[in-house]
Amino acid sequence: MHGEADTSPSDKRTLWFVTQNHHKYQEARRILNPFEIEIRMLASPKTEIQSTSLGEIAKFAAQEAAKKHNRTILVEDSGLFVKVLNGFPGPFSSYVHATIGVGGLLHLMSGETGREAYFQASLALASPRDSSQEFSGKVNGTISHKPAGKQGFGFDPIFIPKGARKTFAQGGTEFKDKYSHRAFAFRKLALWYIKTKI
Ligand code: ITT
Repeated sequence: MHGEADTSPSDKRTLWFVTQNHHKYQEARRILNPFEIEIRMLASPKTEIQSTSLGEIAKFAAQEAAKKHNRTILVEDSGLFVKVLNGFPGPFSSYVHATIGVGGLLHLMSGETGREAYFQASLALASPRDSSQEFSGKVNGTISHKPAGKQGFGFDPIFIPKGARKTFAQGGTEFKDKYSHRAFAFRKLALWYIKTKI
């Protein structure tokens, strides 16, 4: 196995989060910490199938990695869905951020008064024995007219969650964890996990 952030001996109750995104991993850790669920990062390559469903993308990758590593594996697929762009970039958010970035997305929306958008996160938890569970989280909000704030990652500088007056990047970790799609999804996972004790 390669790429894990922490290489201490495996614990059957440890969740291995397959991701190359340290921000996602840190957010997940913060959310799971009060539930005393241990999570470790496994920065191993994974297959991202072509699909418009975040859940399907996450599930395929989690099942494949669970078999490959013979462990219980967690994969999260997330994206930003902009209403006036018919849901773009959605499942392509990572690629769009890496190519045209925040500036490019704002450019596509220039002159648009409708700024509604949402973030969604789909989590898939898979065991090597083929069973899997899915959890999702969503946060509605608006896209700002210009980037603001330096914290977080991805599209955080332009997303203002509903009910708030600042972007995720302005708000910091407590603010992000109060509103974010990822926080909702990971809390659902935690409640299920501590009840089920797989
Ligand atoms: P892994 O696949 O390795 O987990 P990734 O960043 O490529 O990392 P995704 O394929 O799920 O993950 O892409 C999601 C993209 O959506 C991410 O790269 C950001 O650009 C954006 N995104 C998702 N959640 C976000 C958040 O909480 N804040 C800002 N941008 C976010």
